[in-house]
Amino acid sequence: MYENITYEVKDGIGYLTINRPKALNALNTEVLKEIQKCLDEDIAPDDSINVVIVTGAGRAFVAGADIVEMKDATTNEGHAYTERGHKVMNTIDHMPKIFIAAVNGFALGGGCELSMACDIRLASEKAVFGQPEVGLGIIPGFGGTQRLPRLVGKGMAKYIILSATNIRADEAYRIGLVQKVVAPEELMPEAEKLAKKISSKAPIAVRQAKAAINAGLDTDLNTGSRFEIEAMTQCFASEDKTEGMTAFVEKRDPEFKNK
Ligand code: CO8
Repeated sequence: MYENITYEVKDGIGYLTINRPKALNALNTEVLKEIQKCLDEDIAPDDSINVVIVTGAGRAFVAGADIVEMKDATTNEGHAYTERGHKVMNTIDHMPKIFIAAVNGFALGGGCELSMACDIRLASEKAVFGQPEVGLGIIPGFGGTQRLPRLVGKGMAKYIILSATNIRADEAYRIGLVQKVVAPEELMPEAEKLAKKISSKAPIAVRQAKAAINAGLDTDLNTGSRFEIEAMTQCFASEDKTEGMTAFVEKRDPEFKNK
């Protein structure tokens, strides 16, 4: 059904794999269209999954937007391409499901941006992160100028973006860009372990926590606090809150119903 990505659901976890290994999974228009379709039609409406693992086929996560396609693009085409990329990244960022990037190799340009649109990044020791765009005469255009400083701070983001310096997984971990680095063969098991752990928690609470964190980082503390109060109120209105607390008191595992 898709030519440049694969999507499957196993044991209640979604697996979205960018699958264009000949071009190191570069995001051309077709790839972006397929990711968007998968997000809108396969993932968003599927109530049976709460967590999706995003990874790349072969030796790269994603080596960026497609330079071959962009090379001769007009100004208008460049604008449309940037809009398309932003829509994909924002769909991931705002969706009430949790996305874990399992970064198996190069995460450059649009690839680094795709990983940053996800909620949590796990990396193989072989992963390389970077925003090489200024060396190509453009800037990070799939959200990198906005999400990288939010994740690692203004100074480090400017260091990486303005000098187009690629960093290895251990450095990405040190600056807080990735949350855990593991051996290559441990990457998917680690991502699955995390996906299962998150999936075992109260889904409404997990969704509300993601939304509250996102909303707070886009606004001032007072407005963010109001958002948190509303999000908490939604949790108190849920059956799963009663179940979670009752299970604690009764010293048993909770059985959440996403209600
Ligand atoms: N676009 C298109 N093709 C690519 C890309 C890419 N980003 N990256 C790799 N490829 C292709 C290569 O051209 C090559 O194809 P072929 O075999 O036909 O020659 C194949 O993948 C394998 O790549 P290499 O032979 O180069 O493999 P190496 O192991 O020697 O090098 C690197 C791996 C270091 C990852 C190298 O491929 C590289 O530097 N790639 C480009 C990385 C880059 O600059 N990425 C940023 C792109 S710009 C971007 O992402 C902007 C996002 C916002 C866009 C806004 C729209 C306007």
